[in-house]
Amino acid sequence: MSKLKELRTPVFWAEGHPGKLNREGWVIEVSGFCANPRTFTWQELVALPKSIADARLTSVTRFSVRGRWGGVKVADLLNAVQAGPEIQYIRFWSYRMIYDTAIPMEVALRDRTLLAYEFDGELLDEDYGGPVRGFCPYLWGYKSAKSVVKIELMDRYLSGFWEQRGYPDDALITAGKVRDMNEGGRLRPIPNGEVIRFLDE
Ligand SMILES: Nc1nc2c(c(=O)[nH]1)N[C@H]1C(S)=C(S)[C@@H](COP(=O)(O)O)O[C@H]1N2
Ligand SMILES: [Mo]
Repeated sequence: MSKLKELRTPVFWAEGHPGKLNREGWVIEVSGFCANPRTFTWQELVALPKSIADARLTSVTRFSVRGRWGGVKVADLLNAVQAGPEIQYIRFWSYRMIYDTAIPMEVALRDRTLLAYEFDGELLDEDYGGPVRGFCPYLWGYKSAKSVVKIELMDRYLSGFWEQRGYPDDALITAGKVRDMNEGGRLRPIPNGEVIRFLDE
C-alpha cells in the first residue's frame, strides 16, 4: 500500500478515475509561449534533475498531507523549453483533457512547485495523480492537477475545472482548520497570513 493511502489521503477524481495508466509510455506536451515547444516522455522527465519538496498538499475541502514530494521543478521545465517573456499563467491538463487548472507564473517559478512523480520515495500511483502530477503547495489542492498530459504556457488567465464551478481563481490558502492526514486526521489550524510557515509545520 502506498504511503498516501496508508495516511488515508482522500482520492479526488472529479472527472472520474482514469483506471490503469501506462507510466513507461507516458508523454507530456509542453506548448505555448516558448522557443522550444516539445514533449517529455517519462524517461526524459526522470532523466532531468530531481528536486524534493518537503511540503503539504492542502485541499479547500479541509485536509492536508505532508511529505517529500519528488519530481522536476516547473522552473527547470520552463528553462528546458525556453519559456517566453509573455507567459503570465501555466495551465495544467489532466489525462482525458477534462480537468485543467492554471497557476500564475510567479507561483510556478517557486522552489516547491513541481511536476511530481514521487511521494516519500514511492512512485505515485493512479489514485494520487501518477505517473506525473502538478504539485503546488502554495495554493489550494485544486491547482495541483493529477496525471498531467499537457502544460500550456499562456499570456493570460483562463479558469479551470473547479474555478468554473465556483472555487476562487487565486486559490489562496486561507486561515482555518484542516484535517492533518499525517496525524490521523487531527484538526490543525492554518493561521492567518502564515501559510508559508504552515507549509513547513
Ligand atoms: N485530474 C484531476 N486533478 C485533480 C483533481 C481532480 O478531481 N482531477 N482534484 C484536485 C483537488 S480538489 C485536490 S485537493 C487534489 C487532491 O489530490 P489527491 O486526490 O491526490 O489527494 O487534486 C487536485 N487535482
Ligand atoms: Mo481539493
